[in-house]
Amino acid sequence: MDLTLDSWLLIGTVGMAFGTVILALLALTLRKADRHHGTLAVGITAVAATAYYALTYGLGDITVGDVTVQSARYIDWLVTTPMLLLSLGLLALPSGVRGRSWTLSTLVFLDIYMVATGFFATIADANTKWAWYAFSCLAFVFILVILFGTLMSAVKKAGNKKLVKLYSNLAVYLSALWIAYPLVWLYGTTGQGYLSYLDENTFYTFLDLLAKVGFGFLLLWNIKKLSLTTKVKKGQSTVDALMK
Ligand code: RET
Repeated sequence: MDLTLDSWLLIGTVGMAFGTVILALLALTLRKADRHHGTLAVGITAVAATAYYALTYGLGDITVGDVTVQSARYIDWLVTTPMLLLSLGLLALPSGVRGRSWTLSTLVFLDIYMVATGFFATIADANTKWAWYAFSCLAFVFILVILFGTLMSAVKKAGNKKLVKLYSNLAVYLSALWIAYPLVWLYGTTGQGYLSYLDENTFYTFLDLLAKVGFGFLLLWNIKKLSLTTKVKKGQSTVDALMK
């Protein structure tokens, strides 16, 4: 069955809205000290549902040359991707966050830089497009270095086996999906043009649902499970309780 562009964008809107409700219900069952995980997860899908609603009606679409640029996508990414990295990062640096806050600040900065330069790559002409694309990819590489270098060693040093496993699984899940974005961009109408505008939107909708609803669900579900199987003191977060 071939779906139209509007149908895919509607699937994105409904999927994100439905995901928001499910994640909110799950978040309400978390212990109070774990609720920050819920706030981030629910906030991320709520922003995306709104962005997909705008995309469905072509709000924010701009035409540059013969390419349609969906600026609502980039606004969504600008807001939600730092939130996604924060939710992952907070698993590795719980109460020690203050001492290591430069790591999270750098992650947020690199991510904003990646999306902003990615947007410029999208609207730039052939002369500078690839320079912007390279800046964006470079920021992405540094993000991966922090996720698998700095934060991975932080959690290995401070966390117990269960926490290390949760962090590594989610870091791999997140990165595997995120790597697909620059590829869709490269092969899509924004880059080489091998994919049609419809294909590009289909891929982004799938990826966004997995990267936001899927990620949020895995995170909250596992925090919930760990909170039930770990000795957690009153007022303490589950992640803190999993620290050595
Ligand atoms: C762009 C193009 C320029 C090069 C790079 C990109 C990376 C984008 C990424 C986006 C992630 C989005 C997510 C959305 C969730 O719903 C801007 C496509 C590196 C990694 C996770």
